[in-house]
Order: sequence, then C-alpha cells, then structure tokens
Amino acid sequence: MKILFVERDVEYIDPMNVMLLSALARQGGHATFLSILSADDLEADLERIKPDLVAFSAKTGEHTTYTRANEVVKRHEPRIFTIMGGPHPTFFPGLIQTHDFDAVGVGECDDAWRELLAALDAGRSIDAIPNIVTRGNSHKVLRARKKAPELVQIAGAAASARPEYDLEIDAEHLRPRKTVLDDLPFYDRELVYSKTHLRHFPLRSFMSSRGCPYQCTYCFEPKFNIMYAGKGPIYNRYSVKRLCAELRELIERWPTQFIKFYDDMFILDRKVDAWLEEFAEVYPREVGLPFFCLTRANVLTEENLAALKRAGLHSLTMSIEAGNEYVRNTIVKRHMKQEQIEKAYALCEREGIVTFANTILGIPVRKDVMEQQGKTPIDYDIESLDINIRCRVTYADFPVLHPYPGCELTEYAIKNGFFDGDFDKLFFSYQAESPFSCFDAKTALMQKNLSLLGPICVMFPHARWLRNLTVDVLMKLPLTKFYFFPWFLAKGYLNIFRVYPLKLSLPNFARNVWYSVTREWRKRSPDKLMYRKQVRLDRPTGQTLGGPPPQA
Ligand code: B12
Repeated sequence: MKILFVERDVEYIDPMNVMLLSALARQGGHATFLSILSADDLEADLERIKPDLVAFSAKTGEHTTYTRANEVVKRHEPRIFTIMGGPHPTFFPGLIQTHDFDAVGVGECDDAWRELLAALDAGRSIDAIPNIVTRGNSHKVLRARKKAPELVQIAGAAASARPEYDLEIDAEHLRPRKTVLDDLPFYDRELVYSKTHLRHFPLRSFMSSRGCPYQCTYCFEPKFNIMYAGKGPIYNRYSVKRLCAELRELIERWPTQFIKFYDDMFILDRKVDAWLEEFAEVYPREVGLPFFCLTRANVLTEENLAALKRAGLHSLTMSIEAGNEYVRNTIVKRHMKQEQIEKAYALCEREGIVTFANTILGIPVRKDVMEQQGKTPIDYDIESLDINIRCRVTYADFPVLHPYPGCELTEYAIKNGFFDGDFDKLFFSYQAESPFSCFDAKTALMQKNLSLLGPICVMFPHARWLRNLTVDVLMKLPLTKFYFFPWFLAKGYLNIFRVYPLKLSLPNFARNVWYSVTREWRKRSPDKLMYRKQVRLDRPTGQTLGGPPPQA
C-alpha cells in the first residue's frame, strides 16, 4: 500500500511518531510518503502519490488542522482510508462518530498499526484490532466517559456541542503496554530528512523510554496511566545495546553533533540503577556525543549526576513549573520543596551542567485562595520568575498554561469556570495568550510580556535592576511584538550556543535563523493565517528503510 503521512509543520524536534510508524509500515512492505502542510500542497501530493491510506498524528490544538486536512483528502478521493492517532484521539476516540475518519488509533499503536496495515492490505476486517476504533466497532469498544458530576454540569454547553468528548475507550479494546521496545525498527528519518532542513541540522532527538509515574496535573501521563491500569509496567525502555545501535546508525548516516533525549524521565531513580550504569559505560564508547535529557529536581543526586556526566551529559531539564509553593504543590502537584529545586540547580552549576527549566505562567488560582494569600494573578508569575533567577537557570522557558484533555488541571479549570472545556478553540501552541476567562486583558498582556522578557532576566541573574525594570515597567506596556525580537535573540543564543551547542556553517546558521523566526512568530500569533498553500512540489521522499533492529 501507499501511505501518506500528513504533518502540520516540521520544526527542530524530529517527528518521532511519524518516523516510527513509517519504519513499521516499510517493514511490512508498504511505501511511505510525507506531506507537510506548511510547505507542500496537499491536494497536489494526493494527485501525485495517489495514496491508499492517509495518516495523521494529532496533539490537541493541531487536531482541528488535521480535521480540515482530512476533509481535503475525502473531497479529493473518498475511497482513501484515513486514520488519526496520537494524544488527541487517544482521549477523544469518539471523534470517529462525528468526523469523517475511517479509523482512530488509541494509545500506543506500534502493534495495532502493523496489524491494521496487514489487514487492509489483505482485505480483512479491521474491527477486531485492539487500539483501533472504527465506525463499525465504535458502539462496542467505546463507553460513556466517567466524569465528575460538576464537570458535566459546568462544561454542559461545550460537551453537548462536541458529543465525541463523552466517549472513551473500553479497557478491553486496549492491548497491554508495550514492554519490549527493542523489537521496534529504527526510526525512518529518511522520510523527514530527505525533504526538510533537518537533514543539515545536527541536533537529533530520540526517546529511550516511554512513561512516567508522576502526577503532574498539566500532563497527560497520569491519565494515560489510569487508562492503562493493570496493563503492564508504566515505565518501559530500550536496552542500552539497542539504543546505542540506533544512534550509531544515525550518526553514520546523518551529520550529528548532539543528541536530545526527549524521555519524560531519563532517570527515575536517585540511585544509579543497572541501566544507567551500563549507559554510562557503553554510550561514550559507542556514540560519544554530548547529550541533553530530562528529569526532576527531587530525583537528581550527586551520584546519578556523576554517572550522567561520565556518559557525556551536557545539559539537563528539571521543570520548575511554579515559584509559589501552593501553585506548585497543590495545583500542579509537583510535590517539590523550593530548597530541593535550588539544591539540584546548585549541584548542576557546581558540576558545570547547563540547565533548562520550564515554568508555566498563567496558572489560575481560585479567588478565595488569592484573597487569603493577599495576591493578584500576576504575583504568582513574578514568583515564578524569581525562583528561576535564584536557581540561576541557564535557559528559562515560560509558556502560558493551556488546558489539555484528560489532565487534572483542566478539570480544575472547568470546575472553577475558567475554561468551558471546548478544546476545538485551542491554538496549536501554548506560547500564545492564555485561553482562560479568569484573566483580564491587563493580566493577559503581562503574562505574554513576561513570557518573552523572563528568559532575558534569568540570563542575567545578578542584574536585579533588569528584573525590577521588567516587573515594574516593561511587562505592563503594550509592546509584546517589540519584545519578541530581544526574546528571539536570547533564546537563539542560549539554545545554539549553550543548551544544545552546535557548530553550523554560516549559510546553514542564517537559514535556520530565518526558519525559526517565522515559526516562533506564528506560535505567538493565533490571529495569523497559518498555512499558505504553496504550488511548488517538494521532492518525493527516498525509499530507504529506517534500518533493521539489531539481532538479539
Ligand atoms: C516530542 C514531543 C513534542 C515535539 C513534537 C515533534 C513532532 N513533530 O512530533 C515538540 C517539541 C515539537 C512538541 C510540541 C508540542 N507538544 Co509535545 N510532546 C512530545 C513528547 C515528549 C514525545 C512525543 C513522541 O514523539 N513520542 C515518541 C513516539 C514514538 O510516540 P507517540 O508520539 O506517543 O506515538 C505513539 C502513539 O501516540 C501512536 N500514534 C501517534 N501518532 C499516530 C498516528 C496514527 C495514524 C496512529 C495509528 C497512531 C499514532 O502510536 C505511536 C507509537 O506507539 C510528548 C510526551 C510523551 N511522553 O509522549 C509530548 C506531548 C505529545 N506534547 C504535548 C503538547 C501539549 C505539545 C504542545 C501543544 C505544547 C506547545 N509547545 O505548545 C506542542 C505542540 C506544538 C505543535 N502543535 O506543533 C502533549 C500533548 C497533549 C495532547 N492532548 O495533545 C504531550 C503528550 C505532553 C504532555 N505532557 O502532555 N512536542
């Protein structure tokens, strides 16, 4: 079969979902293609490739774009089989009943995808394939969502406008978690690199594990864990041998200077477990490139940091999320004391590890709590700026909270009347203005400005005057578009020279500056038309397999 993946855009992180699904498809003897909505003309690609199947992978916020793209596909040729998978349909599989997709993929779909393609190819029914929801099986495999009564009541209007929100998958139709990842093929990077700037961009992403046991209320993992309750261990990982084999093949084929491990939790244990011990020994020998990874401040110790350093760790993310103790521990459930965070950042500074912290602005606090604490909404964001300065974070990112389905924080926002529960209204990026109704225009402006000026203040932790000028004057001025440029310079410098140090040729550097400035501008401009249709056709993608997994 001919399979066409449709991606909204390709930025700097490898679309690992598409790369993996493409490799799985090619292993099964299918041909795969890629159409990128921000660069290609979808209708022309459909005409040229004549795909049998079109696949979309959707996060919430970009799902509306894929729904529109699906309409284009169905108008072009109704017989093309279309399927949407990824986090959005995982939480809303009911969209099979309200939208014109032929199937929806729920949860981890590696094996389901293989089975689906084989069944379609052979003309067999696909209704009994676990994790795949079709119009034929949806009445059997979906059930009414269990919701708190107050959520049904408050989100009533939004919920009745979107009946798909009321359904969830029955656990019976979900296969157990994938515990053995080593049998997966290497990512098909060729599919993406053969037609995008990533070919020449020497930062490569990889995930060595899946899953996270923590309860952070803004994240999808706790809901994912409930959905998968009783279906195998939460945290699953590639063996070190398999991981290094894939990375070795990657660096032999593509210019690579730095590896970004995107695992939710690269290390889970305060001790050096057997995996990390082996990784610290094998990775430097087999791969030998500096890398970045994510963990939590309460997990980092001198011992495990030493092992990561031995392996080649250059930079580390430990999200802070909020400066205020109540917001951090009661609303977002990070369960971390300020001293723990400061200690972990001090340890990194002492050991020469570059740090990157995510901190969410615009987390709504209930009125009665604000009154009790004598604070206004922006005070919490200022506390968040200050903790980053105190921790002397190298690169501090300040996104604005956006509610995603299934997250406890979203339920809290709906329950308190901050959000009506209509995810179709969400913009594709959380770098934009807060979608919550509880912030007045002045606060929303300050949040946006702080999101741009915050990283610059944190860059100069000793310049108290800069922090004061920002908080007392700059963040209150309607100059958001103007602040974008110093922010972009700071972010660009910190990313390319500090967090992910890369050596780029001058033309490559210039190309990427232009490319990223346009992307970042769009992310912060929800009112702008996102997709210009282009007449130019991109080159067809290569047909090289991502590479076989090594023999056991
Ligand atoms: C890497 C990553 C990114 C990359 C994505 C690069 C790319 N183009 O794909 C970047 C950094 C760009 C990114 C951006 C954002 N991300 Co992000 N990201 C992730 C992360 C860490 C890993 C995803 C991944 O690649 N996994 C590896 C692949 C192999 O697994 P997978 O994607 O889960 O795919 C499997 C299944 O989902 C399924 N599947 C997936 N697609 C499809 C398609 C079909 C047809 C089928 C059948 C199955 C299927 O099968 C796959 C194999 O099992 C996840 C967290 C996580 N742990 O998953 C968050 C996550 C996906 N991101 C999230 C969010 C919110 C965002 C942002 C909106 C935040 C923002 N900055 O504004 C933006 C979106 C911007 C945009 N729209 O472009 C949320 C999504 C929640 C939701 N309800 O949608 C997640 C789940 C994080 C979270 N903690 O909640 N992200």
